[in-house]
Amino acid sequence: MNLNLQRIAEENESALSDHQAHWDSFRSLRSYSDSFWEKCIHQLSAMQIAIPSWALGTGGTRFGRFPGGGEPRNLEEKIADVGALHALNGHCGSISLHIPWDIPDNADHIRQVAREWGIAFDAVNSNTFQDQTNQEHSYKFGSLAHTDAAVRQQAVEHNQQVIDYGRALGSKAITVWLSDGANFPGQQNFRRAFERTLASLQKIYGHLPNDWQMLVEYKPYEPNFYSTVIQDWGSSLLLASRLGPQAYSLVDLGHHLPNTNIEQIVSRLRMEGKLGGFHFNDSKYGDDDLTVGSIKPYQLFLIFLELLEGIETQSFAWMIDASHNVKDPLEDLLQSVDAILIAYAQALLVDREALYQAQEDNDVVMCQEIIQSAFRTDVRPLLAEIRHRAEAALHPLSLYRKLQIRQTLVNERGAKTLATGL
Ligand code: RM4
Ligand code: MN
Ligand code: MN
Repeated sequence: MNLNLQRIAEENESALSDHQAHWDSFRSLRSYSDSFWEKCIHQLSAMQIAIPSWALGTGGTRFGRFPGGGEPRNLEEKIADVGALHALNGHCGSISLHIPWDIPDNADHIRQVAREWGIAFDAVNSNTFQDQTNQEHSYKFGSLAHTDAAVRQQAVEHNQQVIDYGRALGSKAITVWLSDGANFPGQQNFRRAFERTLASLQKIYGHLPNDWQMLVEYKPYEPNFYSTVIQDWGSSLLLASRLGPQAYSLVDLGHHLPNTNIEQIVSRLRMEGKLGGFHFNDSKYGDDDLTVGSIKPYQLFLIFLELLEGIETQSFAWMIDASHNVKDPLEDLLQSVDAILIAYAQALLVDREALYQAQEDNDVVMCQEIIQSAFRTDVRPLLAEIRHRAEAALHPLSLYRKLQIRQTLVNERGAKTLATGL
């Protein structure tokens, strides 16, 4: 696919006067100074959200999968899809690979393709939750926590190999998510399983280059339904602390039981300097992997409020970890990125000094007024201005449709292609 950048400029040209009017009135209605807006713009412009290589095709459930056509057939095409998103919105400058779904056999060539699209390589992800053909030992009863040392060693070596693949591409982090756990009470010794996991992770940690991070992701259930070895932020933080300074926790929004106060978890992990990565999605019940901001936009805003405590001093591995069962994956990703930027911008608008003061005064009503007046601000003109300055599209989604990008992909790749992933 060759996205005609000239078309983006032409479309922006015709939408520019409308945008200018919205942006001017947005600014004039608020009492912030020009330097405040410039600072906001600077901060928001730097926001880059990695796209996972497994989210560019249609996802499925255990009941079925309904591919939409034009799905990427290989890693080069996945990079091209991310490149198109980045050209449209200016915030998708990296891809996160899942090994072995996407093995970069020829790293130099893959790096070259990515360079042409302006795409970098974010964290690499290992996979010990599925058996691969020709694999010697099965992960049916676990991987890093397995009772059999040979299985653990195989899983450790896989993770080390994933680091090597990532090194060749210029990645700087590995995300470890384990499905290890138990389906039934009594099946697994909690303590032994945890200790084995720590010992296995230590071997992987020992393989990390000095400038790399290890991100330890937690999840309460699924595919195991009674217990998971790294089930919550407590276990993740414990492991990250025991492993050492290069290990951090990773929060996936879908990996909490209903009604968990995720923003408070974010605050705790930030306080300990141990939050390293974030997987964005949305959910109603479990790990639903729905479009970011589609169900609980207020929660997303509250999370950004916590992330902003010192966000300028630390970089995170931001990624969208969603699955698109009924939407065009690229449209869905554009919506998700938009939702993330909206929440981030709204959080920047909170008058933090006034909020601290109201908190100290126990002025509960004012606390709510302050945060909700930011949450209720329509920040879309600000985000359009940022895209405009980055020479991305003023209206990414409508341009995507207008340029008929999906149809172009179907013509190029076929109507029945299937991308690797879940
Ligand atoms: C898991 C978890 C991981 C992701 C896999 C595909 O639930 O969210 O981050 O790599 O799904
Ligand atoms: Mn995840
Ligand atoms: Mn998940």
